[in-house]
Amino acid sequence: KGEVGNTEVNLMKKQVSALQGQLTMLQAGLAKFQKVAAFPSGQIVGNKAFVTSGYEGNFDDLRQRCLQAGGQLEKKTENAAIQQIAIIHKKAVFLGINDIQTEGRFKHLNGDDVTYSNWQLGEPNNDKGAENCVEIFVNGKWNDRFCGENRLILCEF
Ligand code: 289
Ligand code: CA
Repeated sequence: KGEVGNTEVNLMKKQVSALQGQLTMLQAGLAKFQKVAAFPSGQIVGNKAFVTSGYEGNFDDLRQRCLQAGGQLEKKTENAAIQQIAIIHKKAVFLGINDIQTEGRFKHLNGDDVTYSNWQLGEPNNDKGAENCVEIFVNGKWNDRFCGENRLILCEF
């Protein structure tokens, strides 16, 4: 019985070792896939991927398209990464932030208050009393803007 037990243990050791090899291969494959997926339209920050398809739409349109794709508008602003996408496409991007609920109190879409901000000098100014969304320019600075404007989509996965 002892010998049979040893055989089973040895078999399991071999299986674990084979699985470890497969896991290493999968990890390397995933790391490579992330780089490929991020080139040239995305940025990886830790385990988050910020990606644009190049589509431009209004805030609600972008939010719906991101959700449909299994992503979301960015939850916590990774300014440098998002700025890179604006630079690559030479276009402003809508952040996942607005002050629709209470004027002047900007929140992320999950309801969290905005703690980090990078407003352009003089912003937010709620121009014409109609600016509740936030765009980030190629220079990385933020401007509050009418949510009905069309901006570049940016999804976080
Ligand atoms: O409709 C107003 C916008 O085009 C922008 O105009 C000026 O650049 C500034 O007043 C901005 O704050 C404003 O969002
Ligand atoms: Ca403004």
